Amino acid sequence: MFESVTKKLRDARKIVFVTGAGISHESGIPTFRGKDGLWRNYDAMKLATVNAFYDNPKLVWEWYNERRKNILYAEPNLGHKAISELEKYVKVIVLTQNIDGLHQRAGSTEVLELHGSIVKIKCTVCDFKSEILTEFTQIPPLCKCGNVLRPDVVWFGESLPQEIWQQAVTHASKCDVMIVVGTSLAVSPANTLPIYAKQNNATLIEINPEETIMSSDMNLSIRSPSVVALPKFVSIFK
Ligand code: BJW
Ligand code: ZN
Repeated sequence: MFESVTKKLRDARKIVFVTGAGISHESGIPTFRGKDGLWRNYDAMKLATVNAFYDNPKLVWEWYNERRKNILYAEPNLGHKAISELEKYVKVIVLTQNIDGLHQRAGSTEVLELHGSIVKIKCTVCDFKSEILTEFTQIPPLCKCGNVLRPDVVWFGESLPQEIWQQAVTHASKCDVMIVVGTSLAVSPANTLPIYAKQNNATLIEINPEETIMSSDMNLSIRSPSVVALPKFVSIFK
């Protein structure tokens, strides 16, 4: 099994990674649903929906501000770096649910952020959008138009940025190998990307210490942390 997957990797013209919170675990960023996951201590419906934001923008902003501080100090780990190094050998596209920007900071050049970015903000009323790398002095921050600004992330019940989603589906539908790393695949529509890949007969590989709802569809499941598993993928190409 492992040998045939190794050959598929060496022969691949395009490898698509679908990544989630688990890949950033060793960078000190908590996951959502694991045993130390954010949703164990925080109610997703009070923090990650539009209604929650309008009910209490200050609470939601305080939560995002804490996460911003943690993420801005975090460093890409060996898993992020291995994915970026693979670009030396094969075309690599990263479809990430993470908002932490660590793939880009590790050097990956083709990253589609499906759920937005923690450093981006947008106005709730006008078209203003920006990137803020410093801390906010006022919570909630206000736009020049006087209305409240929000994090430019995708909350439950909101659509993903349509152009990015369409590009992600196209990449997933046209790849030879898809490697799904550190995601529970609990959240739609991102969790449908492996299905698009499978419809194209792509080889599916999962890197996750735990089983997921799609484990039985995988050609190979690697049950180890991504910081351990991903550097080994690079050595296959050397
Ligand atoms: C390791 C590791 C290591 C650990 N190495 N691995 C009912 C009402 C309303 C909506 C819905 C509904 N039913 C279904 C929906 C749709 C909803 C959805 O899927 N909900 C489910 C939870 C049921 N989806 C949406 O609403 C999406 N939009 C949408 O569908 O639009 C159409 C629509 C409109 C209106 C109504 C209905 C549909 C939008 C989803 C937005 C998700 N947003 C969040 C927050 C983003 C901003 C932020 O970060 O603050 O995105 S929630 C959170 O989950 C975040 C993540 O990107 C996302 C996925 O989580 P991920 O990455 O998989 O993390 P975990 O924690 O789940 O898993 C980590 C994994 O890592 C685990 O498996 C570990 O084992 C593993 N791991 N250590 C490798 N070292
Ligand atoms: Zn505005």
